[in-house]
Amino acid sequence: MAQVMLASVHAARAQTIANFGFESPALAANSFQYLPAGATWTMAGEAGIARNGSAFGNSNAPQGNQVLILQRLGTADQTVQIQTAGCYTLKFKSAQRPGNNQTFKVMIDGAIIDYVRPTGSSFTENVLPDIFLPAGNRLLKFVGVNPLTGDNTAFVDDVTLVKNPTVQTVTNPGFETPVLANNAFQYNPVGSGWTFSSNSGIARNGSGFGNVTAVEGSQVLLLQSTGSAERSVNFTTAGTYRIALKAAQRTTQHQSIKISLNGTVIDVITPPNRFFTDYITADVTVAAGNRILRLEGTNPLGTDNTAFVDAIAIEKVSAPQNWSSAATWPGGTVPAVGAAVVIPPGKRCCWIKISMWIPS
Ligand SMILES: [Ca+2]
Ligand SMILES: [Ca+2]
Repeated sequence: MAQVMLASVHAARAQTIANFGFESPALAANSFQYLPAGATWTMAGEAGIARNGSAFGNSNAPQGNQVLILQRLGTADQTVQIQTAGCYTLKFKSAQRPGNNQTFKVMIDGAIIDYVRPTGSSFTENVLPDIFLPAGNRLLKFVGVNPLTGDNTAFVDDVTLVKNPTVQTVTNPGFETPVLANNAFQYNPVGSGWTFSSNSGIARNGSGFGNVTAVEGSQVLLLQSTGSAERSVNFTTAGTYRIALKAAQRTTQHQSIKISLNGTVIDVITPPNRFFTDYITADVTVAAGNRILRLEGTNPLGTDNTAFVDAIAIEKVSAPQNWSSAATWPGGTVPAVGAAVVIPPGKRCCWIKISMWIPS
């Protein structure tokens, strides 16, 4: 029995999972350790971390040099803070210990999201069913099930939790066009689709502005002094939106960035340092049609200050609709068991509760 929810589609953004690749603590070469301290994950039973070449015979880690061990009924969990409610996809890579046949389950807040039986001793990617997660702290847990009894172990690595993709497209959202020469920057470049002012443009990694490496691609927007960049964005449907972006200061400078849509200021942000910080603006109501998205330096301290922006995404914010509610459906009828259902463009199905039989 399962319940599902229809939720609007949101911009893809990875949720931070601490020690997602089980690289901490770093173990000695060719070793493994049960219940290691300092792993962030809380482990119990026959769980631990194995380094490449350990006596478990684990295949080389797909990420880094170490992987999670789930032997027999071993478990590993950690609390993940979900910043924004929405539809999430959990992915990781898993493998069997050579010759073993382990099954483990993946749980969030005690609910089983899926049972996983790795197909062999080489790591393959597992993509779990989309699930709706409310904002707040959620307990992510891997649990060895060992349904065949005996001594069986599986390995897990590279755990990611990603919020699902946007419907609203911003062209050239990461300032990768035009492609500049290595280590270059350019004021007011042509061909980006953005309209710049004289004190704004694009900086490539290694430019004289000292920008840290771009988080998306190899280039970022530079906003010096009161420089600005704007472009038209076509909103295909009216609704409530918010803008996600990454921003950083030039070295130790102090620039603020005003973000506006069609002349309405949505937010003003001041990155804390030279490293890129994630921002999500306040919600804004937008009518359908072309709107001008504008980013503008406000240079509150005067003199010469620059900030950088990368990876702009626009998310539609809307409350999920419950599958079991008649109001969700055109015609007001909830589909019967076994009915064929068409999910329209811009909507996606997201599980809120899953229970299933263990695979035999
Ligand atoms: Ca790893
Ligand atoms: Ca970029």
